[in-house]
Amino acid sequence: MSTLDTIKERVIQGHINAQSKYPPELEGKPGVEELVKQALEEKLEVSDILRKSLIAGMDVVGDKFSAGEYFVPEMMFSAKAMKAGLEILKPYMVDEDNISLGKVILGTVQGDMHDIGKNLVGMMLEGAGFEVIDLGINTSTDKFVAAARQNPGALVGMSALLTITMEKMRDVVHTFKDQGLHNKVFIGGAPVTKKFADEIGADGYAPDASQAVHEAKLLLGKQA
Ligand code: B1M
Repeated sequence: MSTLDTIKERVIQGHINAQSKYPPELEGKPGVEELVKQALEEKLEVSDILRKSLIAGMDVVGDKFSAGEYFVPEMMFSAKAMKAGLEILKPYMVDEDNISLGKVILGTVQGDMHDIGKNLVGMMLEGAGFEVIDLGINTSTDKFVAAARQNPGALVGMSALLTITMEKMRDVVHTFKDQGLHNKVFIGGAPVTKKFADEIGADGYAPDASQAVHEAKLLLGKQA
């Protein structure tokens, strides 16, 4: 099996590194951490490691959860394995040519604990030269409002992975309007669409992390 396929498999299995005791049959064997390092040594493209291994693996985990084959604990291990891989890739996502393109406030909306996609968006934004203010997960409307007030020119990015928490984005956009905040807002996350962004009056939408960088540049007027 190729290194990329093995990484994908280890994400699905939730095997973080050689020290991890989960799953028991893989204890002592290379996990996502070691394999991502190996992929880099093999000079494989960072974008391939990201898309063909880490994200592709998580997609399978989601399918298994939908099919009732996986439950929350299995998803947790896979999430930890993916995060370990992302941490190793982080330094390789930096574009040395860019310096300070502006501030982006990022958060996963209230009621939502998913942060892998948001963190990836944050890493790519930082890599492209934005300063990222990360509000974390389960971010209330009040917290978004306070951060926007403190950073008047900053762009605000919201992430949601659950159909029910998407609605919190509408609440934030409307509260910004009601309170006269002029920060531009863009949104993303698996269930979020451009149509939904238009419907709630968000300024922008991005389907993935690289498009998020493009959208941020556009919204902050940094596009060449
Ligand atoms: Co949950 N979960 N989860 N989960 N989880 C999903 C999202 C689900 C689709 C699984 C499924 O049913 N197939 C489903 C949601 C169904 C729905 O509402 N549509 C689901 C569910 C139901 C749940 C729970 C309710 C399960 C339960 O408890 N019964 C529960 C909810 C907890 C809560 O939030 N309140 C839950 C919990 C969890 C874990 C904690 C175990 C774990 C999260 C760990 C963590 O994030 N720290 C988890 C995971 C790992 C997943 C799946 C398997 C993977 C998500 C992920 O990280 N993907 C997911 C299934 C799936 O998506 N295939 C699933 C990889 C990541 C890189 O992609 O986050 O989509 P993603 O981000 C992308 C784009 O969406 C975009 O760019 C990113 C990179 O390309 N993007 C943005 C994201 N944010 C953006 C912001 C932007 C722009 C682009 O601008 C600001």
